[in-house]
Formats: sequence, structure tokens, C-alpha cells
Amino acid sequence: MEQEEAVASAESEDYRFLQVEVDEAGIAWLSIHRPKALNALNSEVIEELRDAFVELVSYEDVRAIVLTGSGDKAFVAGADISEFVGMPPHEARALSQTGQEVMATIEASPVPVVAMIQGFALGGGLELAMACHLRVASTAAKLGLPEVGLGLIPGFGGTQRLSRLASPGVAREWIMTGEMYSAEEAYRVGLVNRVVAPEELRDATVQLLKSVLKRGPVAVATALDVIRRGLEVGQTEGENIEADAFGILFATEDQTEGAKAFLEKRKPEFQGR
Ligand code: DAK
Repeated sequence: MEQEEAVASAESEDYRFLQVEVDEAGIAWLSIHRPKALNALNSEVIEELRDAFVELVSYEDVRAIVLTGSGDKAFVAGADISEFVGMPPHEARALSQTGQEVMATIEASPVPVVAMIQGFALGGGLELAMACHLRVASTAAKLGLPEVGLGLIPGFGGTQRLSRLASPGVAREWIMTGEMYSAEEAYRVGLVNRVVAPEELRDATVQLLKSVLKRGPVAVATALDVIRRGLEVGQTEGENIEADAFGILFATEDQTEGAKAFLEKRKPEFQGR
């Protein structure tokens, strides 16, 4: 009961540029709502995103988060360029810090976060999508990091995340040319997990999440955590993190249930403990 009330408060939270809806499967649909500016990230959107992710991951009933943009045209067309003119360095620094907090909160989320990309995902918008755990794109999506055309480089971790998700060579090409690429090309280089027709985007996102949500929630959260922490360290240390986490899972009820269910030839009933 307490959890239900907590989720209800997430839905009614008064964000100016975000729409939040938690469905009966526990999927929180978080939409950036500035359609007239192609959902560009101004300072207020970035602050609201930080607050929304901190809030959503704190609710036990939220089992997954889908981040998207309002309207058909854009996921997010980048940081709001109109804020760049005359922005003093101390404000740029504060913006950078808030942006880093958003990306870190998304990456550290114990529940899977999927970017659902229906249109333009450019600059800071693609960086936001890359901080999510998975990406599902429509064939109508266009992705790119056009910052060098504005005399900038990606500033929300894009140089690092594209190198890791695709490859350093791909990152160099995308960042130096600043060109836009198709969803198929993004899929080919390993940047997005699924590409589907626009009308199938929501269903494909739900199907992908369903396949995750029937698994042991503690194991899923642990896998996300181990992968994230492993990317920060070398192979040997990463394997130590993996072994520690593997051992700890043997203290969970879910692990016992998973093994028992297999041996009894039935579906596991995970409790998330
Ligand atoms: N910012 C502000 N407004 C934008 C915008 C943006 N990024 N993108 C689009 N809009 C606005 C347009 O100005 C236009 O507004 P009105 O003229 O109607 O008032 C409206 O959205 C519709 O856009 P268009 O009329 O241009 O629509 P088109 O279909 O013709 O073109 C487009 C769509 C996506 C190709 C085009 O809008 C475009 O090129 N947009 C800019 C894309 C871009 O360069 N994005 C990257 C921005 S650089 C930082 C960390 C990170 C960053 C910055 C700082 N710190 C750590 C401090 C990240 C930087 C970036 O993301």
C-alpha cells in the first residue's frame, strides 16, 4: 500500500517539461515535453530529469523506466542552443555538473532504463540515450553528435560512451564529421539494440522489457551494476567485482527459487529478494 502511494506521487509530480506515467506492469514512461523546440534540453529540463530519475528509482514498484520525447519528430534534438549564447563559464560548469548527475543516476539505476528513440537524437539528446541501459529506435530516427559544427565537443560523456558502445573508430567518425546517421547504421555499429517501424516502437520496447522483467530482479540489478563498474576498471578487477557479486547472489531467495523452479520444471516466482 505504501508503495502504491509512492508511485502515485511520481505520476502527479508537477514537472514543467516532463510527463510521467507508471503503467500496471511497473514501467515508468518518462517523456520530455518541449515538442516545439524538438525537446531540446534547456537547464530546467536537465534539472527536472535529474529529479525525476532520482525519484523514480527510489520507488520499489517502478520496475523499469522508458525515456522518450514528446511527438513524432524528436527524441531530443540536443542541448538548447539558445542558452549557449553568452552563457558565463560558471553557468556552463553548473550545467555540466547537473548533466553529469543525470547521466550517473540513469547508469546507476537498479531497474533497466530504455531510451525509446522515435526521431532526432542529436548532441546532448544522443548522449542522454547513450547513458540509458538499452536503446530501441524507429526506422525514422536520425542520430548524431553535431557539436563540432557549433565549435564544441560532446559534453555529457558522449566521447566516452560512443567509443565504448560502438568503437573508438566509429566515435571519431561520428564526432569529427558531426553528420546524422540512420537508425539502421546506428544498429550496425552496435549503438542501438533494436530498430523497428515507427508504429511498432512502443510494442517492441515493451517486448524487450518483458523479456527482462520476467527474470530475477536482484540478478538483473546486479548484472547492470557489475557491467557499469566493470567498464571503469581493467579485466582482472572487473572479474573480481563479478565474482563478489556472483557470490552475494547465493544469499538471495531469488537464487534459491530460480534453481528450485528449474529442477521442478516450473516457472520461477521471483520475489526480488
Ligand atoms: N536547441 C534549441 N532549439 C532547437 C534545437 C536545439 N538543439 N533543435 C531544434 N530547435 C528548435 C528550432 O530552433 C525550431 O524552433 P522555431 O524556429 O520553430 O522557434 C524548432 O525547434 C524546430 O526545428 P527546425 O525548424 O530546425 O526543424 P527541422 O525539421 O527543419 O530541423 C533539426 C530539425 C533537428 C535538423 C534542426 O532543428 C537542428 O539541426 N537542430 C539542432 C541540432 C543540434 O545541433 N543539436 C546539438 C546541439 S549541441 C554541455 C554538455 C552537452 C552539450 C552542451 C553543453 N555542457 C557540459 C555544458 C550538448 C550540446 C549539444 O547538444
